[in-house]
Amino acid sequence: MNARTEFRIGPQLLEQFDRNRRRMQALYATLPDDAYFGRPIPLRNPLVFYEGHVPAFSHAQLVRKVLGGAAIDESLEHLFARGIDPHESTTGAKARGNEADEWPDRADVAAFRDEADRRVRAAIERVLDDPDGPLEVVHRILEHETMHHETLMYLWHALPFEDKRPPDGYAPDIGGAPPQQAMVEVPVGRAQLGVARDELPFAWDNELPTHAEHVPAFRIQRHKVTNAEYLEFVEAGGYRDQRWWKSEDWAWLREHAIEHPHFWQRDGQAWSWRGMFGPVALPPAWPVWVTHAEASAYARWRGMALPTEGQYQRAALGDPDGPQRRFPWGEEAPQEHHGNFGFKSYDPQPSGSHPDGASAWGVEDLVGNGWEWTATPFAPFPGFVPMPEYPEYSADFFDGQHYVMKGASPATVVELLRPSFRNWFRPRYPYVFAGFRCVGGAGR
Ligand code: AVJ
Ligand code: FE
Repeated sequence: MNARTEFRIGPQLLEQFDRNRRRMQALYATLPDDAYFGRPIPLRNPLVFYEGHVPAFSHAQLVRKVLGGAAIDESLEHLFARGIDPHESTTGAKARGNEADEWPDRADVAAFRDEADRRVRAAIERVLDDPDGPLEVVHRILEHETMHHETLMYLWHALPFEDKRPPDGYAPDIGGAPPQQAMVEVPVGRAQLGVARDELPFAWDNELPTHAEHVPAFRIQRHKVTNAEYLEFVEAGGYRDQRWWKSEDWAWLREHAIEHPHFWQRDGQAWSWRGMFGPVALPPAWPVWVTHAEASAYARWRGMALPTEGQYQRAALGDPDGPQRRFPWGEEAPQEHHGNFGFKSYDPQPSGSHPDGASAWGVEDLVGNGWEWTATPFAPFPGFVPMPEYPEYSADFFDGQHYVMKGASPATVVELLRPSFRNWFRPRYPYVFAGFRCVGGAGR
C-alpha cells in the first residue's frame, strides 16, 4: 500500500477540514466586535482579515483554480487573497485601533465564509470520491489553514487580556526549578533534509527534494534555553553590550528601546511572563521565547552558536542504530506525553516535562514547547521547483531575510510534525512562539 492509497481510505481529510473550521470559528466566536476589527499586531492585518482569508484561500486554490468553479464574490475574494508577514520597517502601518469602516461588516464576512466553506467541503468530497482527484490540493488547503491557526494564536496573544477568556479549567503549567542544563554529544553522521516527492501524500515545495548532509560530531544543549538561563544574560547587561549583537540587530534594539524578550514584562523589581490569558511570575523552567536576533546574541555571549538545520535534524532524528527516525522518540504517532504541541496548552510548559519525547541522544523537547531557531537562512534545497499553483508560497521568502525554524509550538497541529516540515520567520519578528538551544563551545 503506498502513501496515496493509505490516505484515500476513510474520511480523515474531511474530518480534518471540519475540525479546522470548528477550531477557528470557536476562537472568533469569543471575540468582541471592536477587537474583531482591531489590529493586535500593528504590522499584520486586523483579525477580520484572517476570518476571510482562510476560506478565501481554500476556495481559490481548490474550487476555482483546480476544479474551475465559479466565484462567490470577486471583490471579497480579492480582499482576502493574501496575508503574509509585512516587513518590520513597513511605515504607515496602523497602530492598534478599530478599522470597522474599512472592512466589510462582520455578518457579510461570516456569510462569505459559510458559502466558501460549503463549496470547499463539497469539492473535498468530490476529490475524495475520484480515484484520480487532486488530493495534494486538499492537503495544501488544510495545512494552510492550520498554519494560520498558529499565526492567529500569535495575534491572540497580543490581544488585551480583557478581550479573551481562558477555556474552562485552563491554567498554565508553571513548574518549579529548571532542569539541569547539559551538553549532549551527537556523533558524526548524515542528516536527511527534505523528502522525496513520492514518500508522502503531501509536502510543501520548500521540503522537496531530499538530500543528505554530512554533519560532523557536535554538542548540543539537552534542553531549550530556559527563562532562568536567559535571565542571566539580561541581568549581565546583555541587551546593553553591542559585542553580542549583529549590527542590524543592535540597531533594532536601540530603535525600539528593547531590553528584554517580548514575552516578558518587568513589574517593579520582578519579572513576569505575558501569558495567553494573563501575566504570571516568570516561570524559571519555561523555555524562553525570543527572536532569532536575541537567540543569536545569547549564544554568542555563552561562547556557543545556534544549530544549523542539519544539526537540528541530526540531534532530533539521528539514530545510532538505524536510518533517520520519523520523530525524535521513534516511529510512534505523536501523543500528548511526547511534547507540548497540538493545542495542548496556550503557553509553554516547564522544560523537562516530556522525557518520553527525547531523541536517541537524549535531547528533549525538540518537537513542541516552541519552535527552535536555526542558524540556517531559509533557502531552497538543490533541485527546488516552486509549486505551480502557488509559486510564491516559499520562493518569495528566499531573500536571506528569514531563518529556518524547526520543531513545533503548542499551537502547531500534529499534521505538521513531519521531519521535513520547515517554518521560517524574520530574525526580529518578536511574536513567534519560538525558542532555541545552543551548540558547541566549551560552555554548559
Ligand atoms: C510558513 C508560517 C511562515 O504565516 O507567514 C500562510 C504560512 N503562508 N499563508 C506565514 C503562510 C501563506 C507562513 N509561514
Ligand atoms: Fe495565508
